[in-house]
Amino acid sequence: MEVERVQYTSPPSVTVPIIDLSDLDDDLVAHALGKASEEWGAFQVVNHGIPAELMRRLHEVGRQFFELPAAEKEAVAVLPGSKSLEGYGAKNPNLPKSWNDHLFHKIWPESCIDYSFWPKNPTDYREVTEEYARHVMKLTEKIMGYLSKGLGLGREVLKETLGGGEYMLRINYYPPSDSVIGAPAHTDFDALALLVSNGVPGLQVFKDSHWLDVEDINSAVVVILGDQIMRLSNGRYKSVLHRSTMDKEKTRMTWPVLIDPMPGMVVGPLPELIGDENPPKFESLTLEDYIYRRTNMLLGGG
Ligand SMILES: O=C(O)CCC(=O)C(=O)O
Repeated sequence: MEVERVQYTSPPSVTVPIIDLSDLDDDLVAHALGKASEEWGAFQVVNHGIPAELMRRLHEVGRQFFELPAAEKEAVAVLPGSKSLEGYGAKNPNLPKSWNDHLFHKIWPESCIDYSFWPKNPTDYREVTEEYARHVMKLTEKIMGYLSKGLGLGREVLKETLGGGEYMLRINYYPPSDSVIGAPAHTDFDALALLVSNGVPGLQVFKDSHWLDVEDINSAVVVILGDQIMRLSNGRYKSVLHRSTMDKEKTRMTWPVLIDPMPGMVVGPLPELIGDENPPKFESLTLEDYIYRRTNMLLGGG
């Protein structure tokens, strides 16, 4: 969802929490993730188990794809008139002030994958992306376990409520520019996003009336909580408003993996989190209904 906000400069000393997943104290990690999710709706994880070499290869195949001639990228273009968002897409005429060069396709579960939207060039794109999908899924499940625990629930609750989750990879390509922004301010419709970048900073989150830069840490994964986690937690976890800027001199690339409830799963405040003292703040809806209502301004608080 896109939201306009007054812009402020960032106080330089504040940044999203950084959480070390190699910490052996499980309760401490769950507490840190829960606190970051309540206060920020975003955090970064380090020592997360995704090999640095795999990230390097992911960056490489993504860069190679975006450097292909336009006609080759168009071979996996979003289908005109299709409801599906999968495929390669360039600038969006509805958002003339933001960049929108991207590739988007599902990566899990296998039954949802349509390989016709996966580039054939470079030739190792599929192998690298499949390996990344396996790792990112493992990490997501670990994070969802901590997020569940942070709400006082069993580790599997969030994962089960999402029906295991549908995973989509988006690759954003922002060439150097000082005249447009990258991604406009928005919260994610999804449950979660796990984002890595090519090392060029640009992501910002909105907190306490300020846009704050997210520090770019080599090999860290930025976790962005979306609308569905906010709704499941009955508002305890924040869905963070975020946007991205473009660099004047360098090309910036990002690889968010977005995790949605499986199609048809109804998502609303978890029964364990509501009661007389805590009435549900959100209606229970499938993602499809939620997106329809949100885009047609039919929801108040979400
Ligand atoms: O590229 C970024 O830093 C943010 C991307 C983003 O928010 C999105 O793709 O929805």
